[in-house]
Amino acid sequence: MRIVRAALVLGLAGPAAAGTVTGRVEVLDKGGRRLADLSDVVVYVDGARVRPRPARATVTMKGKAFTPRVVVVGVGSTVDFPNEDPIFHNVFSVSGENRFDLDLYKRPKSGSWTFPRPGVARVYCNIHPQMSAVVLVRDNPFFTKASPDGAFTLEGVPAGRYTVKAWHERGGEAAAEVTVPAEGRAAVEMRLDASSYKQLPHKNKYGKDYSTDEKY
Ligand SMILES: [Cu+2]
Repeated sequence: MRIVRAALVLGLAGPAAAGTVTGRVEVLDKGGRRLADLSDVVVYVDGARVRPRPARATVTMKGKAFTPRVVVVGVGSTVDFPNEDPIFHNVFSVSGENRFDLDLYKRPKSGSWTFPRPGVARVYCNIHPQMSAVVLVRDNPFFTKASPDGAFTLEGVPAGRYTVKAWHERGGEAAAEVTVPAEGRAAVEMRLDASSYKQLPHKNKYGKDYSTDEKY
């Protein structure tokens, strides 16, 4: 009992031995340059057997754009999509088990979706093909977005061996093996390559090309 209390005073983890995964990511961009703002890189621990607690996130539609463009949530979490434009948008995704369709609404209405499965949900508007966002849905709570300089910290990871992954919309995925200690830190560095990324047009919610005479 006394030992447990001492551990809590020192700010260490509770009953389960857990450590911190920390590190840095970088993204190689076109022309051999490094991407300057890395805040849309998602970093997560793969294979940790801990359920995430469902949470709520917001992706706002304004000026025919989704903000933020990338969010990461635990499975069972709900994302709100308020429309702050005076025009209609139609948020949808056709990404596997996370597919959804919120239909048409405009300011001041909002729609929401609860994501039931882990995975990458690519989110679009059925009217404006230039609008796109990504909701990453994870099956454990050890995920974060990198800070603009690429640094990240994942705390409270149960001790063990894992694969840590970094994901970026244009840079794909990178992975690193890490052994998380019972206390203290494990450091990883990951590099993503977005230098050969090519943006391809996507289909609308019916699987058809967008009409070229957009009037909205
Ligand atoms: Cu739209």
